[in-house]
Amino acid sequence: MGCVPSETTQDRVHKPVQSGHVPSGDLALHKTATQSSTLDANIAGRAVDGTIGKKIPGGHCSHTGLHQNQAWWKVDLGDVYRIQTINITYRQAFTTRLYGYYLYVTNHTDMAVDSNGSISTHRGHLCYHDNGSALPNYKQSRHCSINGIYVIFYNKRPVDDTMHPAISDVAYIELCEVQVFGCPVNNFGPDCSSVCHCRTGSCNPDTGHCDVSGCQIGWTGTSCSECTMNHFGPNCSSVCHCSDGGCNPDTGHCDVSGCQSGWTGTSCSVCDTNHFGPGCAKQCHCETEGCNKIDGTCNVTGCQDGWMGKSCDQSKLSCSIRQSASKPGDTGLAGLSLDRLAVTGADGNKHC
Ligand SMILES: [Ca+2]
Repeated sequence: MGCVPSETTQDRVHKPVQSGHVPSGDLALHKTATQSSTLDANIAGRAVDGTIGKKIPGGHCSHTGLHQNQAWWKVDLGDVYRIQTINITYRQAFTTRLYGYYLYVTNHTDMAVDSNGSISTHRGHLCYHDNGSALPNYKQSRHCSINGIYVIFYNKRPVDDTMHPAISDVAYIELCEVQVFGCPVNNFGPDCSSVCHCRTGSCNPDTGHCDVSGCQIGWTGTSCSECTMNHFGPNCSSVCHCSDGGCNPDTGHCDVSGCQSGWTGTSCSVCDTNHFGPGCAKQCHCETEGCNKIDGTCNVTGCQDGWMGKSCDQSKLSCSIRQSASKPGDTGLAGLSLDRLAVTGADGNKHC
């Protein structure tokens, strides 16, 4: 017997699941199954044919060859899934052959049987090893919460632990059905239709809780499937600009307040190049086009001729008129340049 493997020796990488195609249910159903040897017509695929069965003559169970001291069976799920539970129905009344089995999940194609006759575990995850003092039930349900493409069933004789006297002396695998339940990686919920957004790693397919870390930027909630208060949109990647901080997570609309200064419109879009302030109602008056969207200060140079103030929003003409009006008896502006009516502020601009 050689390697467990097949197809290529390259590891597969996770492919994002396309919208609208979210497999759930029995992930192993009608997938490609192989085994170390086959007795008669009892091919590996009979263990994923959707008919559970209990007996070999029914035509719905797999059976490896005779006179072997080790045997394996493998199903290729076709993509990386976050597996959660594996249900096994073995040939009923033949649990002396089921005794001692190993159940693995891996996403590597080169998981191999080593020189001692044991399957190598350094590139696979051992979900379960049967080594109890009693014969196992022919129906097994094993929790195995891990990402993987392949589910591998393995057995050998003699077993390392020979405490049980009634086990078979030859390694057989006779699987009537193997059912694998879980979700595509980063999907969760009863029908796997919810998506988690964990910062690293994936999430539990039942609860959506991240395995390792917290949420990606823009996401929050116990399953990282809700936009944070100031983010919205399909990927929670758009930032809200409402004056109260929050917005509708789908539309970005400010449900309670208006937009922050520098933003306008139903989804609070940024002001255009030449406007700033609340509702983008004020016009920039800088020498160089554009200004700070919030306070109108010039990004590069000072105010245009005729304008002054920190935000270049004060007309020198109106300034001079105000100053004139504030001085009873003043006869007017004759002989004064507009610049002489203003003082230079800390921002370098003229002020009334
Ligand atoms: Ca079957």
